[in-house]
Amino acid sequence: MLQLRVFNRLLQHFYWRTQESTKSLLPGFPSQLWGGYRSTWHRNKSSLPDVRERTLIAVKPDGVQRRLVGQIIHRFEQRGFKLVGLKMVQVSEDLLSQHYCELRAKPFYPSLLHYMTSGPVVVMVWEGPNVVQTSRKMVGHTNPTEAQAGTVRGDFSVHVSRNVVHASDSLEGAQREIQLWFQGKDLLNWECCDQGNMMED
Ligand code: IDP
Ligand code: MG
Repeated sequence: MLQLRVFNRLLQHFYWRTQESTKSLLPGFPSQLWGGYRSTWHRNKSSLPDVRERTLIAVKPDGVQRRLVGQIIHRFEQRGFKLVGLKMVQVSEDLLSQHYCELRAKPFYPSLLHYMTSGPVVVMVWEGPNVVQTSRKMVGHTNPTEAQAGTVRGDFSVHVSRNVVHASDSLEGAQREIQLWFQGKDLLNWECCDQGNMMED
């Protein structure tokens, strides 16, 4: 049993190091492929939760102006996710046009750019099992009028044009967005001292 655990840890470590080092060698490598590799590994090699899953969360300019940064970080900490990257940025239109590339044809796109460049954004990377999907649930529906109470948008916003927070919507999207907003060296691999209380080691 102990040997199996050690083997699993080694596999996780090897997988992570390979992914990080290959990423830095191939910065333009299509992010979808990272998602496929991860899922295959997760399905076949281990029944342990994939603690290395990461997502991008951003407190948008209205959330920063309204001093909601602390409360939003608190929710992710309280849930048990691990913060591995954090910065405050005045985002450029160029980066935003890549971030929201799927929305360029939408009528609200110009006002979305205006909103997102109206002030600083606090952008973060959170890590943990199923963090992408769970974060979307925690953040709530895009339109706050349909967001459940208890979600960030359901508790802090009333209109889709000022919905306080961004969360990646898929594993592939998260990997693409993390590569867009962060350099690999700005994301830290660190061990939570209470990890054993959050999940099986
Ligand atoms: P998401 O943020 O929940 O993933 P998306 O459909 O990806 O939702 O839209 C990105 C962002 O564009 C939303 O969070 C919101 O800020 C803005 N947005 C989406 N739909 C509308 C709209 O109908 N009017 C104004 N802004 C919108
Ligand atoms: Mg989206």
